[in-house]
Amino acid sequence: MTASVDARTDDLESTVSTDGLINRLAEPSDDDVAGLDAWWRANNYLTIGQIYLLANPLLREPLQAEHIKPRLLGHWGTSPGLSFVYAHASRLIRHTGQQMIYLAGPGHGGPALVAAGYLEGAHTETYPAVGLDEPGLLRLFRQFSSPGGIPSHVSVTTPGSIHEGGELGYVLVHAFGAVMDNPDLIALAVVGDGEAETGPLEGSWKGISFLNPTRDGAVLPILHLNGAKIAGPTVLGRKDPDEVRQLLAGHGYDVLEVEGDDLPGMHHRFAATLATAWSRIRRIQEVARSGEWDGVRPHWPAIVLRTPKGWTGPAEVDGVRVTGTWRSHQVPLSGVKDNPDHLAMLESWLRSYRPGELFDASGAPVGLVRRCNPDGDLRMSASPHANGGLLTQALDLPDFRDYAADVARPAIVRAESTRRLGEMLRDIYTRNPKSFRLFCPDETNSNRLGAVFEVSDRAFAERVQPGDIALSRDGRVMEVLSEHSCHGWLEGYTLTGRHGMFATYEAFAMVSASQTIQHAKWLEEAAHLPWRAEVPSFNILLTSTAWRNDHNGFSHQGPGLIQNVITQRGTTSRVYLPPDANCLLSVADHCLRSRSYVNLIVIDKQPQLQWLSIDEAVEHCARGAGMWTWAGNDDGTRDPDIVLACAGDVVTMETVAAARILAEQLPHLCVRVVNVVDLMSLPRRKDHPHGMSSTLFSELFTNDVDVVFAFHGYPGAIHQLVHGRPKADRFRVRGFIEEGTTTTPFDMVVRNRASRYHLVMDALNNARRTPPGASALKAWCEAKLAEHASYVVAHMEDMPEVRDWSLGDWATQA
Ligand SMILES: Cc1ncc(C[n+]2csc(CCOP(=O)(O)OP(=O)(O)O)c2C)c(N)n1
Repeated sequence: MTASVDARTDDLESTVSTDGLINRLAEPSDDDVAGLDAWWRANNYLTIGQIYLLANPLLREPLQAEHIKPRLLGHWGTSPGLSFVYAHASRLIRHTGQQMIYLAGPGHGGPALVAAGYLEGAHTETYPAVGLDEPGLLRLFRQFSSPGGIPSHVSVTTPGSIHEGGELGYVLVHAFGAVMDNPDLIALAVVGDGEAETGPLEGSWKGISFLNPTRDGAVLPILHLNGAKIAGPTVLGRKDPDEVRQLLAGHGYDVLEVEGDDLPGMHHRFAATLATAWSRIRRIQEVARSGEWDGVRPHWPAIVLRTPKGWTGPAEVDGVRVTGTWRSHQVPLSGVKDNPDHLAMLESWLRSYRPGELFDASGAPVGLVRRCNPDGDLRMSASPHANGGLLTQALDLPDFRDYAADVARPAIVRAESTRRLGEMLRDIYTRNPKSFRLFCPDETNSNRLGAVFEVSDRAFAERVQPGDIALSRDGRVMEVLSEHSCHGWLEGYTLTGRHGMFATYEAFAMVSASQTIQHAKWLEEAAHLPWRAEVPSFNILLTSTAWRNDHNGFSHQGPGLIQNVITQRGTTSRVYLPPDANCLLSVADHCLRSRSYVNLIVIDKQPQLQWLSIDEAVEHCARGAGMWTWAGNDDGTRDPDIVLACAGDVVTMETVAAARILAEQLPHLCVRVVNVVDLMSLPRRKDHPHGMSSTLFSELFTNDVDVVFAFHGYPGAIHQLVHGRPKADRFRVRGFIEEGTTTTPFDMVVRNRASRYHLVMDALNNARRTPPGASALKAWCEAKLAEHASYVVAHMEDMPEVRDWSLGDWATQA
């Protein structure tokens, strides 16, 4: 007998076996409401205090201009809605013991969440100087949005947060990532109605189509329609409520609605709605976990909450309506220091919360307020789920050497490097059934990582039909055609302590590039906070790269993400360009063991020449860069005439081929080949912790010999990275220069002037000596390029000498 988990029933008590609990939750007593109201008033008071006050925190004396901060910063409008929801969620937690984290989509309501953590005591536990007394209160106010203090958003410094809410749009994807493989957690996600206009948020409602109630937790979205954004109305705020209902229902949600500003009515109605939502979530999970679930995707509850923006704030200022409009978004009363009327309004606004009832003589929150807090780790500001490193367990990793390509000599065998990685990921899935996931926008197979499907399907909660392949509700490979969702899910997954990888086409990593930057910023700031435990790194695999997207053309040719990541702080950013499968395995193993980094790994998926045995690869990757003496004709004992350097698989092949041409045709020219795997070994150590020592840099690149550097990405990146190294202007960089189309692989490097023939000519033009025969060799290169140009047009493929190029016996002889 199977059962539907459709929990849309009015009979709350029958939904979960909770002994009258749901009814008690749904019908708060007067005492309950008094507590809710007191906690909420205290939170609102602290929010306004943070925005406005630098003295007289408890209004023990009449408010004076000198008590007001010189710069009024922060966002009031969203804050009372956020704290209203928080108060009720805490009550639910107290009654049910539910593990819950709170994600504020409109994270600009930071003061409300900071105030919540303060009232719960977690802020003081984290920052003992901000005590639960009057001096502590003053510190709380003064630190907000001030130099040396804390930011105004729900940022890294905010206990209980995994979501800053600065760049709007990601609250639901973070929430869904947090609950994957986290069965006991509910992520309560407040969605701003302005935020709901963003592309990422619009796409992220689909999270429930990938959630499995047997093994995942639940997301409770609360779409907060306060009607306005910074400077105007919101689309959903002005829509016919029925259309909003249909929008969410169309995604499969069970829509619950609460509207109003009447008190205590709103407390009663919201408590009942939250109780309903929670009971339905529990009902879904109980049926699913009882083993009797029919497998049909549940209708997960979502709440639409309509309250006025700036609720409880000044209704009108200078005759203009403020509450309920965009005018309440930031600081509703401005110029308070110089405007006695506004100062008086601020004072009466603050006093409207009756602070004397909320804080005792010492300045601590009174019992009526404190009793609303859940205990210990159940407080949302103290949840270990929001400091995920505390829960992180090291991945059980197989020995990456077991997946190695057999490379007896360089550049003889060809292999699809990412396929090896796919085999390793398959076994990581098996060994870590609850703490590792691969996130990929519909390209796992295309990226040659399909071995994972031997042990896991794709996660899919919608209808599965005969003929579907590797698709089921029990699958744990996350494929959704949204880079935003993949990226955000993995952020939520890692910030709550689990491991993963985001694999995507290189060009479309730019879709989510802003998320990469925002996540790096989060990790950069977290590195300064000793209380934030390190979390698993954010691993990005860029494959289907610019150079080999010859079949898709120019739109698919864009190596831009490297540029973004190298610009982030060295505490966080790592960029690896493994030239072959064995280097990829070594790099991936390193990245999956690492913590709190953004690791960018770039390698193509097409069959490619393999250079190093696994032992050589391990040594090469550990050094980050090294001389490939077998590829050049220099033994490292004296300075060469020219250095040919490379970073990236395709350009490595062009570099080694160029060195080969030079060795054959101008054997007296001394050529050194240097390959760089760890791009961040190039900067000075003072600019990045991976920066190689000056001694090693000189050993590899000399102090004054010209370097022809063939780079996978945009040439400017290398110039940026070698800045400050000896005679940095001797680096001549070839890379992707925005020349691309649907063409052959070799034509791509030719169009971007990074082909072996271009590199040979560059070498001759910049070598310390111009040996006899150089002019003839340059002419030969030009002729080869001309031959190529007509050959590809006539034959629609590369010249066999290029297409099938390998080192043959040369490497062993050399
Ligand atoms: C992606 C992005 N674009 C623009 C902004 C600037 N911004 C900050 S708050 C805000 C309005 C947000 O409105 P809403 O989500 O409804 O939040 P609330 O009304 O609750 O403040 C905007 C546009 C931003 N933070 N992120």
